[in-house]
Amino acid sequence: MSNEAITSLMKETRRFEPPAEFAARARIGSREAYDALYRESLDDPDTFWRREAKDLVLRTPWTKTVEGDFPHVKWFLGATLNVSESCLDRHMSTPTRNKAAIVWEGEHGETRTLTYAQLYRETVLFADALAKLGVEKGDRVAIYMGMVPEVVVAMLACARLGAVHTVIFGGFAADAIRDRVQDCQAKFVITQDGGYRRGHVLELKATVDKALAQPQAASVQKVVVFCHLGREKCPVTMHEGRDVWWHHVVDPNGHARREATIVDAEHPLFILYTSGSTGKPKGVLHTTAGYLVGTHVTTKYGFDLRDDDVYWCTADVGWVTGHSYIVYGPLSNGATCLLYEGAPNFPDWGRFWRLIEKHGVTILYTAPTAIRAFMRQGDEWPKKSDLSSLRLLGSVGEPINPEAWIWYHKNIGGERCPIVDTWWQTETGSILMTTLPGAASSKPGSTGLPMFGVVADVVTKDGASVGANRGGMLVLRRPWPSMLRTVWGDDERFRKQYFSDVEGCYFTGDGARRDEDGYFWVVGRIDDVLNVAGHRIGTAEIESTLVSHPSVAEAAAVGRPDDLKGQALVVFVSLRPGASAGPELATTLANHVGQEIGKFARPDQIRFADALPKTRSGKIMRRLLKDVAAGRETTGDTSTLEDLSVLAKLRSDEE
Ligand code: 6R9
Repeated sequence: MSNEAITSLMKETRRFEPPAEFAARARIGSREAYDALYRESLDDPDTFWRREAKDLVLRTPWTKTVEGDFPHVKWFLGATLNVSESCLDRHMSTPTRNKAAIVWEGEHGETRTLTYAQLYRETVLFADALAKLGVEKGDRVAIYMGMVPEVVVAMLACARLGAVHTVIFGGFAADAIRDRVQDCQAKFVITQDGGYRRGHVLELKATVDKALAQPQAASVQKVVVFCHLGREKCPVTMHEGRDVWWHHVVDPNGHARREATIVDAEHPLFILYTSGSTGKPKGVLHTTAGYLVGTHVTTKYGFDLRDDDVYWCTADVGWVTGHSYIVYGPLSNGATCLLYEGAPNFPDWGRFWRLIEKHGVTILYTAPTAIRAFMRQGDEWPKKSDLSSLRLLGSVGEPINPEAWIWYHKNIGGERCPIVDTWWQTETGSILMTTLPGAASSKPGSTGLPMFGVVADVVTKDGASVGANRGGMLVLRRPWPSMLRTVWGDDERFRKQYFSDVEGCYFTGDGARRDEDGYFWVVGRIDDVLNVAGHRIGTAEIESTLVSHPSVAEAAAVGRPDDLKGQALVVFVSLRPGASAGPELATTLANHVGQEIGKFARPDQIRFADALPKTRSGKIMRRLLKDVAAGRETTGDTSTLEDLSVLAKLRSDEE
């Protein structure tokens, strides 16, 4: 990686003030209020965190707020707790007890609601069943399920026993399960017979069988299978002695009396595997108190959560967004969460908007990739539904292209809902930067200001701040409560990956710039940053410029080795309906980029594609596109690719 500054080109000047009506009722309703809280969080972290954590259940309070510095930091030392008590037990003595915790809708439209009392009961009964099967404090339990309420029950039940869950996204194949199980030596797997995705049955249990048939997965002793689809739709083979049905081990009429296992603040809560820029996935480890406090506080303020909200985070629980903002953050705040099993476009592109109308969703938290997909389908779809219940929108996962932001604001938010663009990572555990609603104006494409306790900076390789409006490496200068504690089983990789690039800082892997108002603009991963004829160009900027053209739905920019320029800029674009691919449009688009950014940024090649290759969490896989652009075979790992045929198609389209 080079220490040169990244030329940050985007010049987005539109600003959106927090709507007065929203600000008037917001938890943090002005810039001054944010500034004061932010200052306090840095100057007097103990007072700040003690006050903000007051709703959480701690069996004993902490004696020391933070100990140590990067890379090894401990938070809230001396506290003892169990996360499930903050998410469930604490609501049993308040009116929240009878409030909906989870409103679930299956892909075929059936619904189920679990109140907090019911979720508590299910969790305690299941924790009891797991304990009887032999799950003990510290054991690793792999969870491979779809989006059903029981996946939340399974996570909370593990937490209740002090067992460490590792949720494996239901779209991963058998080998990915095998690798994860092996890496953390999981003793138990919790799965379900199958789930629905775009009208098809995903055979989850059969995939687990395939994974566990391999010798590397020998650590697994028991598999608990939740019956979701039933024998007719999804027959499964139960392995004698290893597999048990959930409904056989849980007695629905039993007494829900399993006490929570009280653990120390730094007891491991979960491991979540995430892909690095190279090599095998890293097992990011999060611990108990810091993670709970981080997700609790950011959910409350980041989404301005109120008692009557119906909150919908569209992520899968298999990703960190699902962990933090479907499970731990919202439940510890007593929120009503919508959980939707299926695909956004099943049976058609109106599904999300009907879900919002039907369940009266007030807060929608989704990803730019979804927004662009909806945008591509046209404005008619959202228009068919009444979206007036919405009051706040969120975005996460990638830089949001300003045009997608504007579309979201106008067509989904009816120009009245603030948009929170939340920047964070699997490793950070909770949102670290955001456009706090009600407190500060939004600039489309900017992820706003740091959250409480967060000191972010844009620096050169020597750790020097680059100053306003200069590009550089995005780093965090101070430890924050919900940061990862290590990479499971590989502390060396942890140190090297995050703390060796910039002395004294956590390096995020992202490039960014900070503008004159202190707003952060994340350019994308540094490894996605190109150097074209000496100019460092963020792929996100090229892409946003292309998406701002009326013909373009999605774009991905990559570098191709070039003798003259070092790298040539190749862009892959998929078009909106009505636009036709061809040399004429290619020239128009290249000119468009040339005009918007500068001649040097004019793409060298524009390739039209029906679809772009994406990870299952919706991130464009630029690494694969780089190989396609360079005419190379892909040597890297493609296990996270959503649809391999997209890649094959791109190759067959090669001239
Ligand atoms: C939560 C999540 C982390 C990477 C991160 C960055 C990108 C996430 C973003 C964003 C710009 C945002 N990213 N949110 N970039 N604006 N609001 O997505 O975690 O899957 O670990 O990805 O995603 O590049 O470094 P994870």
